[in-house]
Amino acid sequence: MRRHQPNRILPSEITPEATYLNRRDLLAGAVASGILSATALPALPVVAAEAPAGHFNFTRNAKYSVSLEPTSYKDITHYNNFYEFGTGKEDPAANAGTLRPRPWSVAVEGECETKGTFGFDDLIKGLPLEERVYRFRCVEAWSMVVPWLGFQLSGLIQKLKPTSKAKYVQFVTLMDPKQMPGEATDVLNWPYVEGLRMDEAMNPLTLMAIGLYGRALPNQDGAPLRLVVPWKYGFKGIKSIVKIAFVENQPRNTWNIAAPNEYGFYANVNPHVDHPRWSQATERPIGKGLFAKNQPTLMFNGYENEVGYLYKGMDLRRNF
Ligand SMILES: Nc1nc2c(c(=O)[nH]1)N[C@H]1C(S)=C(S)[C@@H](COP(=O)(O)O)O[C@H]1N2
Ligand SMILES: [Mo]
Repeated sequence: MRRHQPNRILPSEITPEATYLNRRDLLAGAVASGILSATALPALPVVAAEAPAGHFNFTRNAKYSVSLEPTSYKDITHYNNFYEFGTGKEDPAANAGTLRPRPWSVAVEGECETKGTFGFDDLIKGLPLEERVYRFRCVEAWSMVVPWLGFQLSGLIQKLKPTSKAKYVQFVTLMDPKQMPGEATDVLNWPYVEGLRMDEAMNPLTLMAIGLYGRALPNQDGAPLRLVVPWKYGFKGIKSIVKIAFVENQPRNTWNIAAPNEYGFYANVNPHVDHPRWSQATERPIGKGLFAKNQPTLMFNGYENEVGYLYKGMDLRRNF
């Protein structure tokens, strides 16, 4: 299998589309190819040779995928925000080698029946893995298109059986300055925390990602487990999660703690509500070159039909 010699495959050996589809079929086996025809898949760029190997069984979820060309693996893994490894966009790729994503465990706490600490494999056991190509929009007004590999958060929540008191889910990143040297600085309040309202967490679009481009998540993208909420700004997508807690009251989130007038709890992508220091009307697509035009920001990042109902009657200027 290729996974034994991941560095031996040169991108020039095969055509870009074939590279990704072949590997994907290798990994996904008959399941994926039986359900989806290759023509339903947009052409994907070459997976970088340094992509870590994985052996996941997954299917492409066409219903929840946008038909946009994904950003390159190189850009998705070298233009990051992960302040535990530095504040520069290229710092996480350079510095995240100190993170050890295996073995990994996740504590489940609070208002739920299934409490305890679970090993990564136990936690995700039985949850169907899917590939979903999602728009990704950072609050800094840049955007990407990412082929995530993961499972619907709702499936995990059902396994954990929250009680009727659970109104929100809180997520916490690993706290270990040895593995995450940025945590020895005070650029943010550590550990990084985030939260979702229960109905947001249960929405079928909300994903827990364990990979991208069919491979295990690279450390800089939040290995081994990170949240992906495609209609919200990227900062809701908390990385390297070690705790999930069901709570009654709205939990704090790291960027809101850092600058409450700039970052709220909801963080819904909204072209009509500007950040106090810059416009949110447009966004810069990453990887399209220096002369690429900014593109208009879409309400709820383009997922308005799917999630608009969650915020009916709410003042989105106040709840930003
Ligand atoms: N633990 C942790 N999670 C985090 C961050 C962080 O600094 N630490 N940055 C957030 C921000 S601001 C963004 S835009 C996304 C970036 O995800 P990416 O680097 O995979 O594109 O991760 C989010 N999750
Ligand atoms: Mo961000």
